[in-house]
Amino acid sequence: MPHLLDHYQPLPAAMGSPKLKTVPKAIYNHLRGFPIVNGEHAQLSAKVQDYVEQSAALCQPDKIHIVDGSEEESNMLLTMLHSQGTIQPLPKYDNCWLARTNPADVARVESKTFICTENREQAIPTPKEGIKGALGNWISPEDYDTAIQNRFPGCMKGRTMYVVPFSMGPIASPLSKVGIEITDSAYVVNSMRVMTRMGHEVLDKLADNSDFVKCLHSVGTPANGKISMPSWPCDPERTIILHKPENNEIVSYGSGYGGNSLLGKKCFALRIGSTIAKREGWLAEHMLILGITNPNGDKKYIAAAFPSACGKTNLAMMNPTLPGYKVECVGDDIAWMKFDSKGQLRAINPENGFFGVAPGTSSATNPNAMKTIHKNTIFTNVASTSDGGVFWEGMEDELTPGVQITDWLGQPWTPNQSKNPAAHPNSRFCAPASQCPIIDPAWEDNEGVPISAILFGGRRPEGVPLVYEANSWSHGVFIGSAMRSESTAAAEHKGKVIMNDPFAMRPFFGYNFGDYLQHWLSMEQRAAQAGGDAPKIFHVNWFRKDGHGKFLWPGFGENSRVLDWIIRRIDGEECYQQTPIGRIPSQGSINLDGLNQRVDEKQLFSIPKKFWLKEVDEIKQYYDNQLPHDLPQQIGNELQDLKNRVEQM
Ligand code: SAT
Ligand code: MN
Repeated sequence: MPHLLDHYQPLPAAMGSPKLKTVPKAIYNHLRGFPIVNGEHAQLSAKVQDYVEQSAALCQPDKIHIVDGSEEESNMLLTMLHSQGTIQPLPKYDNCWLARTNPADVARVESKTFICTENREQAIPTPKEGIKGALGNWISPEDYDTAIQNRFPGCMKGRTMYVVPFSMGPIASPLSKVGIEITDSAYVVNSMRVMTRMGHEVLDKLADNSDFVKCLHSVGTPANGKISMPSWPCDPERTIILHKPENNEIVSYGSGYGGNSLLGKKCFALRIGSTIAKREGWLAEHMLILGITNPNGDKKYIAAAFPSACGKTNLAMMNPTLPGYKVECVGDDIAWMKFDSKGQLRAINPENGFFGVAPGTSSATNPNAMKTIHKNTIFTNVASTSDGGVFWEGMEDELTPGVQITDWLGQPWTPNQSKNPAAHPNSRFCAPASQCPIIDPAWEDNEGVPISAILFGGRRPEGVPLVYEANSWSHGVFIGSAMRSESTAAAEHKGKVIMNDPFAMRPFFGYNFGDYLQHWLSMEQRAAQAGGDAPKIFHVNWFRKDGHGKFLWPGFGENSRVLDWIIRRIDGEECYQQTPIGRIPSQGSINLDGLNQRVDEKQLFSIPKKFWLKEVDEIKQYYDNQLPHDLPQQIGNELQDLKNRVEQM
């Protein structure tokens, strides 16, 4: 019987890489003539076999590897990636690796991401004539097939096709869903092992021949056959990310990066997830989940939606500065939420790891993240140090004196001298959630954690107060729909423009945003019917600046002061004052004790009439342009009510 490693080449002895342990012997078998070098076709249910066979027939790989999720397998793949130059070890830490991507493949590509439905209106709202839609891209079934036929036939020739069985959510949870990702990237396999529950237990779950989300991924090869960077093959010119909700199917070509290739994340958990949630009556959202315990030992869970790279990871792992408070992390990016039989909203984090933005993360801003990422972590596009560690903007105070820095492109880099950042602004760490020192004891509970409040927020340098509370559920849904934020490096948008990002879901809706709003509105009734209440909704903004461009609020651990006010509101304390935009803290009700910086509360909570008149106009224009036919009446009414209140200010 051949050894598993015999099928992987080249395999030179890797310096500094983990020692290979005993590798399980593979049984040599095949699927439709494609040799299986790990696992057996008999492990696969009839539906999985079918999917793998069809994918292999299309992509023509050299061999098939059914991923088992073991540590041995992971070590073997890491060793191979190292020998190919895709990753390098970071000996300063334990089993940590640095991947450098092709510089043309560094972020999600929203413009090349499509939802396929029979009719366009099912996927995206029809904008006003002459206006470009900004709530996703639609592709017809014919064009979907053509896009696949133009890219996939033979795209895995000379490569291994990995079959990755994975679960979004704890394997035994009734809220979880299963997927099979087929990929030709071992980097993706290792990242999926961190980000999802992956391997043979998931195949066991599928043994009853149940359905799964089909996720086909190839890094691709440029049409001219020339791979510019063999250590990171990709095809940026022809990159495309396709979703067909009707078939629970994702097809992604050309990129190996983050949300483009780790298909459990945005593609499954949000885009396909939101369509499943709509059908089944729950919510799939771009939200962190945290638990907060007050000095009385009273614990509540909060979910919060902020756009990519707006501090979800920092909030989810916060060290509260307010004495006696404790924050624990359930998740930092995605929440699947469903009302239980008593009408209590419950949430699971469908992920198993953090794919966090590295720059700005430090022992000062997020000590818990820093403690999470020193073992079993794959870094991508960060800078490296001569003592075998990592570096990025924000880590200056943690540099060991005398070390040399190599930037994300592999060039020498000198602090205060080099023009470009050392780490790519969208560089990431990919680390197991279980390693977070403040991971919540209930983070893997099959029933999910009870959610008491939902927060919306973004980067708003002007006009938007630190926190305000919605007057009602439908007002809260309106606030989510009107969310705006400065663009970040998480996608291809250039510059710091303020963009509408409703529910922080603009790039992640799997169906028409108008229907999504209707679905959200209907949740209040769903809670009531089961005898419960929908959670309170709040808007937060840590990013307001004064006239000189300085942040008005210190943020990070000090945000516990805002969370404290929020949980007092949940408990019914009358610590608010009504304003035209919602309820803000009554004077003195935000606990500022011991804050070692003077905060201009007046500016922080001011609601400038001129700004809000303009804001209301801009929201109206956004709806008129983007949702001329699909805006629910109730949301239109909320906007009109806000306008009336602001005009009377
Ligand atoms: O690259 S990802 O889509 O996984 C991260 C993000 O944009 O939130
Ligand atoms: Mn995200």
